[in-house]
Amino acid sequence: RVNFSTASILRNKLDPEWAKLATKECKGKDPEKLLTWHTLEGIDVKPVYTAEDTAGFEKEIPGKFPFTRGPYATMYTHRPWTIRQYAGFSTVEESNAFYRANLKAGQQGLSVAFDLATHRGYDSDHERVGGDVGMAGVAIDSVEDMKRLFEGIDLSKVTVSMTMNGAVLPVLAMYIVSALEQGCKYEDMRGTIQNDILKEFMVRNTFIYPIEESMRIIGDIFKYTSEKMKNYNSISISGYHLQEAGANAVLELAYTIANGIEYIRTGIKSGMKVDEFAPRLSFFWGVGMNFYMEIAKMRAARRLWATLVKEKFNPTKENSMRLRAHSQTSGWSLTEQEPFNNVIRTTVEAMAATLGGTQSLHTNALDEAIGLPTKFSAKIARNTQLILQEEANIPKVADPFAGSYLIESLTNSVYEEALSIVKEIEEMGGMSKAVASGLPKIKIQESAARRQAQIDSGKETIVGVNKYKPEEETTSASNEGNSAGQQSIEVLSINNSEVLALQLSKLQQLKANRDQAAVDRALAALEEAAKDKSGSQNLLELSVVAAQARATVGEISYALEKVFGRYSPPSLLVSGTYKSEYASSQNPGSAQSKVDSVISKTGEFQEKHGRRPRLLVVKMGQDGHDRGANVVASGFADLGFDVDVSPLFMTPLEAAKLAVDSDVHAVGVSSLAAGHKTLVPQLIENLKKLGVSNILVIVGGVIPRIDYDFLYEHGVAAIYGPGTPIPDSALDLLEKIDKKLS
Ligand code: 2CP
Repeated sequence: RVNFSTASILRNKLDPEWAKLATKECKGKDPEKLLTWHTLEGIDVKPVYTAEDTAGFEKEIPGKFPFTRGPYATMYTHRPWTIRQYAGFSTVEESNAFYRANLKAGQQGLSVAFDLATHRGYDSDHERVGGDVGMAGVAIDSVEDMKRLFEGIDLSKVTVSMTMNGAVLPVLAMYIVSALEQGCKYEDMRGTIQNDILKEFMVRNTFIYPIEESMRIIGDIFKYTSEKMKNYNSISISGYHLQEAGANAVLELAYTIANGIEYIRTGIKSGMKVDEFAPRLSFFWGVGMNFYMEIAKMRAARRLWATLVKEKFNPTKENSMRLRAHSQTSGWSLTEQEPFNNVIRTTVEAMAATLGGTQSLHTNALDEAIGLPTKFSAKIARNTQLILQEEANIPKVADPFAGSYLIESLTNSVYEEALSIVKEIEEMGGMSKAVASGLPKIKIQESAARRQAQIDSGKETIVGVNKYKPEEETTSASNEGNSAGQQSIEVLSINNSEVLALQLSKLQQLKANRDQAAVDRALAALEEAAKDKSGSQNLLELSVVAAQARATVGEISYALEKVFGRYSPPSLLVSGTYKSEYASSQNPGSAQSKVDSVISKTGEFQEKHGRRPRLLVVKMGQDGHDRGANVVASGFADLGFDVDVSPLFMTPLEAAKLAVDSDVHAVGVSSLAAGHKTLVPQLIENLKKLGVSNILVIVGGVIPRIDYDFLYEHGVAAIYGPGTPIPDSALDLLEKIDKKLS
């Protein structure tokens, strides 16, 4: 197929005839130095590509090994990608109405977002989850909730994807029972369960049990679905979250493929042959603004997966090597400022995803950096896909970028770079071991800190944020949309206490009406099976029995937790990357950088107050999205602050006690899952109860403008929204602490 060594040599050369012309245009300067684009992936992209760059490439067709050009021969000409919008919020009744309306309006598949309480295996009445119930997804406690979620939706016709990892057993079991009770047969259940626990340990943090036990659960799911639900995708191996956490395209690709290899080993370990389950493994990519790179990544991914699966596992079925993927446009690329720009960003990203050959796509709504999507913004996001499918003619040709000098060459470079990272992970003994060592997490954090420094220093442009800032900002208005000016946009807000009250009463009713003895028997059987290290009993099969008996998400999860324990991750933080990348992103000879000036101010602070400014960065509730918290923590540390990072999943009381014990000047709350209005006031209340009045509370993350006054009224000292450069927030906080101490 590809002669890699020739391609590598050619990659760094410019066509001599072109170089001559370019040198003239560049007025004598070296065009290679002037124009070569050094990407975050460490790949040098030349200013022009010619036939020389693709010399040595063999011709390929879509639908055939190594599938670079697509998993199907006809691709979208036969069947366009599935328009599958990820959604779920508040109660099952509200989410069900939203799904039905969307399906009627052109959406083709469902993708369910569960609330964080459900993700972490807690019922809504658990003491740790009050602020999370119904906020960043729909609240599910039992099979009765699940049945209501899909009421009026024929599960033998509509494919349903469920983003669930930690509490995968009860949630998948409840879906199966709901489908069966609807009259759907096992073989007609079509859809996908995310079930990718390795990336949870790397970045997303909605694990429950330790790695080994979590992998056993995955093996049981592969086994159960491959025997009974033959058309069901048993996993969605997800790079998306790695990209959202800061991984560049090559890291995202490499770690995802390395995870996939580990999952194949898991399936084989649980007694199956590769061909029995590999055809139903699926993938999930994040697609950001790096247009060419994203297309190349998706093509390289298919080639890399096919090549490695063939080499390592020797399957007999072609489908075992075929990579099919869902994609989602990047949430991280969306900005709070000028949110209408997000429509354009999402369109560009959706084009990259579809030109790269995705099988299914979610396009983000324009307001996702501000809050939950509204009906209005969800409609625009859906229509973006319909327009690409039905107006722009994208589906008319399979793999239209094939043969492009640039894209073929870039596909090759991405492949090579990712392959060397996969080899590194394999040399460590595979991804479970690598994850346990913390290496992937650190590498992703480094990549995130580097990118943040490039944005803060202005090397990477974000229109409307660090360049072309508008004079008048667009702001979010109330959920009724009674905007103060033309520029305002609506945001959707969820009444957490109403959802919570409803879930509590449903739970009470459920428990009053079920056969408690049957529930107890089912839970005891699960616990016993978990204890049996030989794994002879399938945990999903037993979870289905428990769900049928109306055991709850929390009860099923706890039956296993009693045996497996609940995993608590170590806190890891990179150091020095932000500062050094910021320095190297600056133009040589530029005046003292903002970073240097903050560092000298923290030095002055230390002289004046006898110690450095001390900040505790906390994550409260079940919100495990910690990219922002980690980037801010390592950035502030590089600027001269003493920084403590709390464990994940703190209650407000635990966070307050930690702040007091650590003797900090300020607590920085990072909130990305809409829990801020409940959790932040509780934190301030608890600090007061502990008799502390001099610790400042600051907030960052996804906070709608409309909530700012609410938070200030409850005692918040500052709110730093997305797009605030780290040196700016650091300086502001430093001044506030100084004022407080003085
Ligand atoms: C498709 N088919 C074709 C062709 N194209 N047949 C012949 N010729 C063609 N050109 C067939 C397929 O073989 C399949 O049938 C059926 O049509 C559907 O196609 P598909 O490609 O399987 O599409 P799909 O059903 O939409 O499935 C796509 C994926 C699946 C990627 C395989 O895993 C999926 O939908 N994933 C979505 C994951 C998701 O939504 N994640 C959201 C995460 P057969 O089935 O009979 O073969 S949101 C996460 C957030 C961000 C979070 O975590 O917080």
